[in-house]
Amino acid sequence: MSAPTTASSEPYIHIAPSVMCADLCNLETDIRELEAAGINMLHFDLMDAHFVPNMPIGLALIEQLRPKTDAAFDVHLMVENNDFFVDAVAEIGVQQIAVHVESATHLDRTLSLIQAHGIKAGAALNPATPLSALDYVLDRLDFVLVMTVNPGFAGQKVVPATLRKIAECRAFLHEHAVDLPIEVDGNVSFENIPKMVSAGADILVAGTSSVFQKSGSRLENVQRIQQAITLGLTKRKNDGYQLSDVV
Ligand code: S6P
Ligand code: MG
Repeated sequence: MSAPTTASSEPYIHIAPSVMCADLCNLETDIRELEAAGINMLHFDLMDAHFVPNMPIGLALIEQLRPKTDAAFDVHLMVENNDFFVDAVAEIGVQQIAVHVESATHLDRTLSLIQAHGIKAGAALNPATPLSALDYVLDRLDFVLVMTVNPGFAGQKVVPATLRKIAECRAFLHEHAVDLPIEVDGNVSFENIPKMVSAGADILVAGTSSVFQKSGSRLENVQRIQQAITLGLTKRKNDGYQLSDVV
């Protein structure tokens, strides 16, 4: 899942379309359009209707899609029985898994289980969960997932304080001398992307408010996202991870 080699020294920002927002009756066509637009990572939301009150896609869909694309599979678990789902998606073959700190009774053990499968391990934080929840697992993490909406549904509005939280997460990681990618998920819209990227986001989960917006084709929407990323990276380069840019 390494970033494609580019001539520039610009940070590479991943765009990870959220598959639950795709056209599920024509999924293969949708994936081909995304690939043609340069997408190389897909985000899968696995929900169990217990940790969050929804269940949009399941293991069979991930399994059937796996041989059809070389894209990296980024799995976001919103479930109570984390270890069951970790083993199940590991068997299918995925590249990274994020587990919610609010649902993982034995977070350190679950992160270790993910890494034992040779998969990148991330901790996901609900909007109201403080960054200090990461304090004692930092050495187990390959990335952090900052939820910018309450998990469970697409099409929500960003929780405003979470924009500040992205910048604070970047500062928190810096203070602890760890340089981890920050993934952001929830209303990652054309409007919010510059703020999120300037605040420190490296992986953008793209849903109904960007790549799957009905007003544009998949290609047009990816191009709009890339323009928004460029704006955010320019701000980041000029001003650093400025809180003033994002509140
Ligand atoms: C929400 C889920 C997300 C959504 C994404 C949808 O629980 O984790 O990955 O699929 O937020 O994007 P949007 O632009 O509709 O918020
Ligand atoms: Mg998600």
